[in-house]
Amino acid sequence: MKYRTLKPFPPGFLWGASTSAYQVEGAWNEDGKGPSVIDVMPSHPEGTTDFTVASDHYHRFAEDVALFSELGLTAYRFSIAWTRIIPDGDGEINAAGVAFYHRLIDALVAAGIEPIVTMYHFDLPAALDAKGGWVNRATVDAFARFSEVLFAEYGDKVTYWLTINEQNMMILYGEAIGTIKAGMPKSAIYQANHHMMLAQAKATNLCHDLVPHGLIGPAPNIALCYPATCHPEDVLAADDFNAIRNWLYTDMAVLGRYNSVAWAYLEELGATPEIAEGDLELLASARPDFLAFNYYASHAVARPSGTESDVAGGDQQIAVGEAGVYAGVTNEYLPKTEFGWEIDPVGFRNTFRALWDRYHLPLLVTENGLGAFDKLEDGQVHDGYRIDYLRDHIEQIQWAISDGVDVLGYSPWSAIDLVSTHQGAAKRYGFVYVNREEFDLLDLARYRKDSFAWYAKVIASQGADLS
Ligand code: BGP
Repeated sequence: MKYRTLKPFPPGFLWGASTSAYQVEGAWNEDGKGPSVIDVMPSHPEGTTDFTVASDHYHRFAEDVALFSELGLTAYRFSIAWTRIIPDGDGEINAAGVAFYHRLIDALVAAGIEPIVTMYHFDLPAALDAKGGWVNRATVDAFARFSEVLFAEYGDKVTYWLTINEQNMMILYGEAIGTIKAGMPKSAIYQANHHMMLAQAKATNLCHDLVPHGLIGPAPNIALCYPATCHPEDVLAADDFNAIRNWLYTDMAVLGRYNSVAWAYLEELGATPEIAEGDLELLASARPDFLAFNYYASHAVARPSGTESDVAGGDQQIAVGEAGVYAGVTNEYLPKTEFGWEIDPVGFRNTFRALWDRYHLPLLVTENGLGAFDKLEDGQVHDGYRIDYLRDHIEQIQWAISDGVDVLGYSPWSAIDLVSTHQGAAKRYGFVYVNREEFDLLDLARYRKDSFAWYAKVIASQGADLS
C-alpha cells in the first residue's frame, strides 16, 4: 500500500550506529583481558585477518566518540567483551576492563549519545568454552552473574540493554561465525540454544530487578522468508524456515515459549533439549521491553528438492537448504552486494510488519548495512552505493511507521569500519574509514566517508532529508 502522506519519524527516535567489541576494539590481551573463543579460533578463512588489532578502538575510543558526536548520533550500540570484565568467564572481576567501559560510556553520555549495550556478541570466554561452552548448563549462571556485574556497574548510566546478539545465527551458522565447532551434533547445538534462552531470561529478570529505568530486549537476526512460488509446498517450506530461523527465537524471547513448528522440527531431528525442572517457568517469566533485530535482507526458499545436505550451510544471509525442510533459492527480483547478499528494502518493511503483528512490542533496529570493498583516494571514500542502500532502507522504516509500527530507532552497521565476522577487514560497512589493509595495519587513521556527511544530514533533519 502506498500512502499519500508518510508519517514523520517520532520525536526521540534513536539515530544510531553499531559495532561489536571483538570486531572493533583490538587490544585482545591487554589490561587483564582474557581470551575469547574468537581470539583462540584455530584459523581464519583464507586471505582474511584475525581480530587482534581490529580498528584499535580500545586505544582510540575518545577520537571515535568525537567523530560519532560530529556525525550527530543520538545513540551508539556497542558490545561489552565478557572477557574484559571477567577474564575466565566466571571468576575474578577485572577492574581495568570494568574501567574501560566506564570511560567509553562516560564519553558517550558527555556527548549526548545514548549508549545501547549488547551484553554478549559472539565472544564467549575461551575458559568457559573449554568447559563445554553453552552446552554446559553452568554457563547460564556464569552469564547471569556477568549480567549482574554489568547492571551494578553501568545500570545508572545505561537505559538500553541487549541480551544476546544473533543467537539464531550462532545456532544456525555458528561454523561460519566461529562460535560452533564443525561436526557438533544438532542435539548439542540445540541444548546450547536452550541454555542461551535461559541465560537471556535470567538477565532480563535481573535487569528489571536491578535497573529501575532499564529497558532490555534480545537482538536476533530477522530475515523474513518468502516462498519461491505460490506452490502450497513452497509456502509451507517458507513457513517452516520462518519458524526455524526466526520465530523459534522471538517467540521464546517475547512470549516465553517454544514455537510449535520449530519444536516439531527439533523432535524430527532428535534434537529436543533436556528441560530441567523450573526452566519453562523461568522462560515464561521473562518479558522484554522491546524487540531489537538485525536486518540485512530477506530470504527466499522452496520445498526441498532432495539434494540438500542435512547441514544448513551458508551464512547469516545466504540460506543454502536443509534435507527434507527447505531449499534456499535466489530471489530473481533482487540485486546483490559484492558479497552475494541480496538487497531488499521492501523486505525490511515486510519484516517490521511481521514482527509488529506477532508481538506488538516496540522495535529497535540494531543492524542494517552494506559490506563493500571501499577505496580511499586522496583522503576520500565515495561510497554512494552505501548511501543508496541506507536511504532505501530508511525510507522503508518510514513506510513501516506509517503502517502503525512502533519503531524506537535505527542503528545501522557499522559506526566505523571494523573486521567482518568471517570475511576480513576488506569488507567494510562504516561511516568512518579506518586506514588499514587486510594484513598491513598502516596508520589506522580515520577518514569520513561520503556516507558520513549524508547520514549527518539525515539525522540533523530527523529523517526528513534523505537526498
Ligand atoms: C551480523 C553480526 C555482526 C556483523 C554483521 C555483518 O551477523 O551481528 O557482528 O558482522 O552481521 O556481517 P559480516 O561481518 O559477516 O559481513
